[in-house]
Parts: sequence; C-alpha cells; structure tokens
Amino acid sequence: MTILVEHRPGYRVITLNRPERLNALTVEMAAALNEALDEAEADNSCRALLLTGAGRGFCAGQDLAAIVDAAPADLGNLLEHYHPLILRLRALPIPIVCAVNGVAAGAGANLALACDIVLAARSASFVQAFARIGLIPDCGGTWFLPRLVGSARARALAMLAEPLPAETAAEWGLIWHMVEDETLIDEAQALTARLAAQASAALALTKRALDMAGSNTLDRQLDLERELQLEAGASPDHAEGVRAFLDKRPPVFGRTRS
Ligand code: LHQ
Repeated sequence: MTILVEHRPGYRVITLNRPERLNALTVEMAAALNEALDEAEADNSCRALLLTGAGRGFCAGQDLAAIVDAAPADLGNLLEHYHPLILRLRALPIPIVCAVNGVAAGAGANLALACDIVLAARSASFVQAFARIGLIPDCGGTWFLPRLVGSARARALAMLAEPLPAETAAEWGLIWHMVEDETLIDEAQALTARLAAQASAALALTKRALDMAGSNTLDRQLDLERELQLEAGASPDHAEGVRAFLDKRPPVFGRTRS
C-alpha cells in the first residue's frame, strides 16, 4: 500500500507509505492519494484531513529510479498525475493539515505547501531539490514560494536547492509552526481534530476566498467575500456560533459537512 488511510472521529489521517524510499512519489501513489481525497470528500462526516509520512522522511519528491533516462515528454506526462493532485488539495472543501515528519524534497516539499496548515518536526527540512538534477521547481513550487516567503528567499531556495531547516521555515512564514519531533503527531492530530470540530462550511469558504486572493483585485475580492459571507451566514453553524457567544458557552457545530 503506497498510502495508508486511518479513520478518526471527524477526520482522516493519510500517511505516505514508502518509508524505504523516504516516501518518494510514484504514479500509483498519486492515484491512491487522489482516490483517498475523493473518498474523504464523498464522506460528509470527514471534516478535516491530516497528511503525513511514514518513517524518517515526509516525501523525497519524484521517485528518481522511475525517471532515469526518461524522455522530456515522459516528465510532462508524469506531471499530469501530480499537478491535478496539487489543485485538488487546494480546491478540496475540507481543511488539510500537513505534518512534515522529516525531509520534504522536490515535489514532496510542494505537496506539503499545498496543504492548508503545515506543521514540521524540528528535524524536518524543506529542499527545492530540483536544481540539483537540472529541473525547475514543479508541483506549484514557483507559485507557492514567492507568495509564502517573498521573491528574494524564493529565488535562493529554488536556485540553490539548499535544505531549509523547519525552524527557519517557520521563522520565514513558509509553514505555520515547528514543533519538537516527539510531539509532532500528537500536535498535528489535536490541530486536525480542532478543525474537524469547527464550522465546516465556513472553513471551506475561507479556503476558497484565500485561494482567489492571489489573482483578484481588492475590489473583486471584496465582492467575493460578500458573496461567500452570504453563504456562510445562511449556515446553521453561524446561527449556533452567535447564539453560543451570547449564551457564554462553547458552540456545538454540525457533525457533518453542510
Ligand atoms: C530516493 C529518493 C527519490 C528514489 C531518496 N527517488 N529514491 C516530478 C515528475 C516529473 C518531472 C520531474 O519532477 C518531478 C518532481 C520532483 O520531485 S523532482 C525532485 C526529485 N527529488 C529529489 O531530487 C530528491 C532526491 N533525494 C535526495 O536528495 C535525498 O535523498 C534527500 C535530501 C531527500 C534525503 O537525503 P538523506 O537523508 O541523506 O537520505 P538518502 O539520500 O540516503 O535516501 C534514503 C534512501 O531513499 C536511499 O536509498 P538507499 O537504498 O540508498 O537506502 C535513496 O536512494 C532513497 N531516495 N530520495 N527521490
């Protein structure tokens, strides 16, 4: 099994599972990930996802053994398996936490950056490894990096392909938090469970609004916020949130995605 899917109350944990290859990506793994996302979306009781890696690495990017002597067209074909996955992670109406348990290299680094909230273990690192093998950052690297850390740092990360330690990644805003190795999985599960207990429609709409912000003018973004706020405002979770505030009690949101 190239990935493992574990069902928890309100959320699922997806674990990349080729530890002997630092969870390097294959076409089969991408297909399995896509299927896991389809199944999660189809299940209304799944309100959050956690993505992590088995063993000492998170994901070492494309399995290089599969592209030795590959023709340029083969590389393009491979990306037709990976790039839709990146778009799918962004478009999924479910918050996705990524727990980067070890090295995240090449497409593996960018797979992590496509998730909504990224935690990384102190021993983890992020490497835009592409330049080392004469390639350019793909799987959204050239899009995510400048937006997350600014142009100067993005260019150096992409061109030098040096590992960025988790601590610096957090300082630079590439990720949400660095945590100690021993506590990573517990903290990631607690964060995912917390998201799973929140107002699911609002989180899905927030995700959509933030994704549009990169290409919208302020004017258009304000229109979008108004449109999506009407949707959020019509949800029972909104009514419950306001009532709970006024009653000075914690809100109890719906247990299925609306
Ligand atoms: C691996 C891999 C790996 C196979 C470690 N493949 N075996 C997509 C498709 C189309 C076009 C092109 O682009 C892409 C996107 C990409 O992702 S391209 C970038 C691909 N990734 C890389 O270039 C990273 C390659 N790996 C590394 O540089 C190192 O392994 C890192 C820095 C990730 C970790 O270094 P170490 O901690 O020193 O581990 P290691 O190198 O000893 O690796 C452990 C084992 O895993 C080892 O096997 P072995 O049998 O010797 O124990 C490696 O061969 C294997 N492995 N990455 N991508």
